[in-house]
Amino acid sequence: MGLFLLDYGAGNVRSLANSLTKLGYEFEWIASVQDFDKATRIIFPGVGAFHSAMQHLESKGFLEPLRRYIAAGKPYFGICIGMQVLFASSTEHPASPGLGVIDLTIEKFDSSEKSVPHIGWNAAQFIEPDERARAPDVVDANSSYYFVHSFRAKYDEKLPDSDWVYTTTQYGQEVFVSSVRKGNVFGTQFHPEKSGFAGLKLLKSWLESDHTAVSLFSPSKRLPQPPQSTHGLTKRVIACLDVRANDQGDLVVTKGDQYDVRERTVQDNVAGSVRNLGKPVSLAERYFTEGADEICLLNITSFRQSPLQDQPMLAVVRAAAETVFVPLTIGGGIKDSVDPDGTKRSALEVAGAYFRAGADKVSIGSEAVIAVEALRRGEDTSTCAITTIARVYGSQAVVVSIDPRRSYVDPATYEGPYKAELIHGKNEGPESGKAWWYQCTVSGGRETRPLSAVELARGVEELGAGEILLNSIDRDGTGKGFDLDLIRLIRTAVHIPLVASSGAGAAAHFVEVFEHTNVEAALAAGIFHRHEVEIASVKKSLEDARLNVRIA
Ligand code: 1PR
Repeated sequence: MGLFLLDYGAGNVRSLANSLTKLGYEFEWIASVQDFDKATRIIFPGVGAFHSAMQHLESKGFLEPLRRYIAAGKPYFGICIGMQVLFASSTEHPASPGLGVIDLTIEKFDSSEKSVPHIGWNAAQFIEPDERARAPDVVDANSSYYFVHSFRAKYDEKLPDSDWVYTTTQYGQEVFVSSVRKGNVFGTQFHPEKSGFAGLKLLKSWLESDHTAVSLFSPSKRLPQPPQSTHGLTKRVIACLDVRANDQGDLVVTKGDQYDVRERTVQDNVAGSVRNLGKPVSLAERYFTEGADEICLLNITSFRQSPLQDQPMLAVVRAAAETVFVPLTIGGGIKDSVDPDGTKRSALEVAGAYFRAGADKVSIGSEAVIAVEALRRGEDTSTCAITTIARVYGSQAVVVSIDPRRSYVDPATYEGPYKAELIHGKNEGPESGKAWWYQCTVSGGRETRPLSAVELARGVEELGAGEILLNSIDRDGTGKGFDLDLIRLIRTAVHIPLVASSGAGAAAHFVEVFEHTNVEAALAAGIFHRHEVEIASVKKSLEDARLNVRIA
């Protein structure tokens, strides 16, 4: 089979390559215009920004060959941006027209009633009840697929080219086109390469389907798809791996209590060796097979002693991406840095290396605080890590990890800037009678900064971040449950998706956080590493509580 992949240079294309290898297919990358003639199937796994994708196709001279390839009736499968480029245009960049194969426009989701980007697992519904009878099946309406995007084609059966619509999906109260299919062309807004076993099955079905039979398929009537009362987006359960070198220099998964990752000797409470809870790649694989919706790898000692390309975390990501087919977020050290030989590396370059290795999102911690402080001082932040990475890879690829700590004050006398953010909760011991605000820290909690978590969250949203990973130093490793006060505060401050983190000690804590706050995802580390609670039992508890979850 002359299977070719089109890489436009941005985003994680490695995962698709890994999926195909796992399925036993051989493929080549399109490197020249002549490859379009050799190809008998093309997959374009675009991630990121519409404009960057179109610009890349144009600058490489691939635009016309791709148009000709599609017009010749040869099988094309576009994923995410690879589907969107088929459309006439996108409001993401109106000056950059698409291929125009489908005469519809891509627009941004309405964020007035929901978080944008749309991130997570959602269902795909066939547009015609008898669709399956007419064409070889590719999408499975009973499976969930992984979406990550801010722009979408809104579904309306009266649109001129609505006969392209294969499936629709509902997010909030909007119904949008989640896949298109006509003749030789197929496209999905979701990422099959990140959709676990359901995604692998879809890829296999497309690769094995007889496209000449599909070309006979020309649906005649489109049905209206009025929004249902609830959408199909599931609550995500994320496993987090804090990775660092132990005292022997090996990379291990560790886990702290309130960010202290060293063993404590019982007698004199002296810090011992770094806690070792396993190997990062094998633990990531374990969590994938156990049904984690996403996996987060944080390099918690992210100082650089080797050139970017030799970074041990890059090797971890590459290896993890070969066996993990759900989204991978990589954090720690995503910032401008200098290699030992003096070569400067921008945060964009560092992030790019991780995306190429197989990461889907990068998570930025300390640098985000520095950038928002600069934003508050009125300085130019156009070259900060968040903004530059979001511009090229899309905001959905940029997570900001917040490490707040409670700062206790006497509410009667406090005159500081965060009066409106004070939480008046119950405290015991020396904090009895005090209120608190959430103060930002950098360098894994080692340094506090004069900035509140609310200000940071608002600032990073303005700079272009697509998601917030909200930790709590006070709750980390305690098993007391998520800090609901903190989560509610940040939830009301921003419109981007929020991941609750730190403190999970039981499956019930996941139910509690989803029932009492409107977060999109919840993350845990210690309880999963120590087998105290299994991911399956978390999902079961959520299902029992009538919360929407993906059962892998
Ligand atoms: O500042 O951009 O280099 O990023 C460093 C990253 O490393 C940040 O995301 C920061 O949160 C993380 N980090 C730094 N030091 C530590 C530490 O533990 N000493 N870990 C650390 C953050 C918090 C979560 C943890 C949850 C859930 N760890 O990752 O997994 O609290 O834990 P639990 O379920 O066991 O309670 P930069």
